[in-house]
Order: sequence, then structure tokens, then C-alpha cells
Amino acid sequence: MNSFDAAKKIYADLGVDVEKAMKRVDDIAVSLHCWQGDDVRGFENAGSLDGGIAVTGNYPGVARTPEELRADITKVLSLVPGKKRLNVHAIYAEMNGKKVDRNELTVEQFRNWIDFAKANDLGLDFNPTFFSHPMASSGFTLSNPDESIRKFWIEHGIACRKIAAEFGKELNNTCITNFWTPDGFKDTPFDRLAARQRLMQSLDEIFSVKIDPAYNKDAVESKLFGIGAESCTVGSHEFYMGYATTRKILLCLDAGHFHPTEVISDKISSALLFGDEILLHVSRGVRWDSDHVVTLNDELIAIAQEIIRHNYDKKVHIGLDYFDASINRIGAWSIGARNMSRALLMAALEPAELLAKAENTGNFTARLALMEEFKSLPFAAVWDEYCSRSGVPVGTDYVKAIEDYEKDVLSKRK
Ligand code: RNT
Ligand code: ZN
Repeated sequence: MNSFDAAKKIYADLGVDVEKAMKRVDDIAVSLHCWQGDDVRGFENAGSLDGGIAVTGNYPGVARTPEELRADITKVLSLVPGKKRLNVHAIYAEMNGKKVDRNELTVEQFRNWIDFAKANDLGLDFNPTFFSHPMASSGFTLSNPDESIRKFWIEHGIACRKIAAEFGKELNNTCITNFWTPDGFKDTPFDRLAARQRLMQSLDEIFSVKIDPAYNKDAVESKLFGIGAESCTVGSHEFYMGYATTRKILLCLDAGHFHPTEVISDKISSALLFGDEILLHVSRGVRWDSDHVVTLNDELIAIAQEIIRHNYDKKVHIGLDYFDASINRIGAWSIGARNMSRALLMAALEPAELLAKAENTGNFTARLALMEEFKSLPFAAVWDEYCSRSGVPVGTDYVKAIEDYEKDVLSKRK
């Protein structure tokens, strides 16, 4: 008996149908963030990255053009199993020689992304970009006290929702548009309320434009602090929890946007009691919101367990959000994306009935013992089989694929 068949038998004895688990996970889409490939630069050349986020490292081979970025994404797609989407930011607009400011963007600047999505059978997600732009240089966009600046960003938000609706329509696949603004105070503000009122009003204007939810759904992302905005973030967790709930839009939970010991896995069940769907930005903060490559740590497994245990397969939209320029970027992308997929499969293989029974009969000793024993079930054999059936490299083989691509393609980018 090969190791997969042996594993299948062990899982079956615990009440787990391995084939069903693989099929289930294969249908849960993970949205790949286009910005891992070029260190969140985009193609506007408007300026360097700001907004209180930072990419560190100078590993060679960064994508410099839309063509290079798309080639790199194609490579990543070949290394990661399961259903994928692609998450694009407004700064990835292609101007074709024209000067189009953020408040004037239309779907025309994103034609190539739509074609790419069609060719690769991907759904598209979208993000307005409220940073890396002269109008964001004060650190305040939608909450800016200057009305003309606010207006510019409101127009950008509306323009992006219209673009997103086109994505959804043309691809016949609902786009999720995520709103994150860096707005925040370096030092203690006197008036937190006024800024939050302005943010609320600006968002209300943006969302007052009606868009068919079959084409686009909106999400709002909170944050604890950013670099240069350490004392007060206008769009805090409480702000957006209330905002998303009352406006009936999606809350976006980013794994790096809370206190270091606070976890988003614990928030999913609460958020989904008060909203129909949520968006996740799966990231990994190390001591701060550092956006490290996602690893298979306890929190990633817990996030996947929450999704699987409560059948949130269609209610939780999974997006990746990290950026590492200190290692091969294709590696960073695929290591993190494979881990997301790996965690989902691990969760889908959990002997859930046995755990539920122990808990429901008040046998917490058995619950703890089972949870610990289940950590060493023969998961690897199922993961390898899943990768093999998905037509992506098995085990460490993808390291060679990354190295070959570096040698053949990335090293030539000088
Ligand atoms: C920033 C947010 C935001 C960005 C992307 C690029 O802290 O996490 O989601 O990372 O929009
Ligand atoms: Zn995020």
C-alpha cells in the first residue's frame, strides 16, 4: 500500500473522507495579491511606497513592467494548488502613454488584467490605492480636513468600484473590492472624532453609488497603527466593525493589524454573526505589522479551521497580503500561497465529529488529547497527493522550479 492509501485508511477510521476533503479545499478560492511581485510599486511611477507600510530587502529580479509581473504570476500559478483569484491594486493601472490620475481611472487602464484573468481562468479582486500619491502626502485621504483632497479620494473610490463592477461583469465572477486608507496621526490627536466623522461621510458618498452585488462587493479594512501613524488610526477596528455592520458590507480582517497577541481567527465567528460575508488579508506580523511571508503557524491553521469547521467556504473570502523583497519574490509568493492551501486541507482533514463529541459531552480532557494526537496524523501524504493531482510540484520540488525561473528569467532583469 502506498503512503497515500495508508493515510486514507487512517483518516477513514477517524471518520474523515479524504477524497471529499481534497475536493472541498480545491473549491475554496485564494486571492493572490499582485503586489508581492514588485514590492507594492505599481506602474504609475508617482513616487515611492508610503502610507505607513514598507517593503524591506533588495533581492534581485523584481518585476518592472506589467508583462514581467504577469509572467511572474503565471509562474506562481503553476506552483500553487487549488482555485485562485488575482487581487489587483489601482496603482497597477496601465496608462498606455496617457496621464490618467487616480480619480479618472476607468476599466480601460485594466484591460490587460482582464485579458490575463480570462486566459488563466481567474476571478479578479480590486483595491483603490489611497497611498503613494502626492494627494496622500499628508497621511490623510478620505478623512482629510481639506475638502478638495477628500473629494479627489472619494472620486477615486467611486472610480474603483466602477472598474471592479466591470471586472465582475466581464469575468462573470463577483469582484471583492477592499478599501484600506492609511489615515492616521503620528502623535496624539486632540480630536479623534472629527477625523472619523469625515471618514464615515466620505465612505458613505463612495458607497452611495449603487452597484450590482453580483458584479462587485465592497470590504473595509481596519488597522491598529502604521509607520508614522502610531498614535491613532482613523479607520480602527471598532470604526470598521460598526461601519461594515451598519452598511451591510464586508469587514476585512488583516492578520497583521491587531495587537501582537490578538488573533483574527478568534474574530471570524463573531464577525459572521453580524455580517453575511467577510474578507481576510492573510499575512504574518513579526513583532509588528511586518507583512512577512505566511508560514504554517498556529494562527494560519486556526484561521483555516474556523473556515472549515463552520462551513464558511463561501462566506469568508481569502486574500493574501504580505510583501517580502529579501528573498526570491516568486518563492515568497508561492511559499505563502501553498501554506494557505495546506492549512485549508489540514483543517478539512480534521476528525471533526470526534472533537465535537468530546466537547459536547463536556469531556475536555479527551478534547485536548485528541487535538494533540491529530496534529501528527499522516497529513503530508494527502498534501502530496493533492499537489500531484493538481498538477503542481510535489514536496520540495517547487524550490527547483523557483531556482530555474530565477536562472532563466529573473537574473536577466538588470
Ligand atoms: C496595509 C494593508 C493593505 C495593504 C495593501 C497593499 O497595512 O494591509 O491591505 O497591505 O492594500
Ligand atoms: Zn491588508
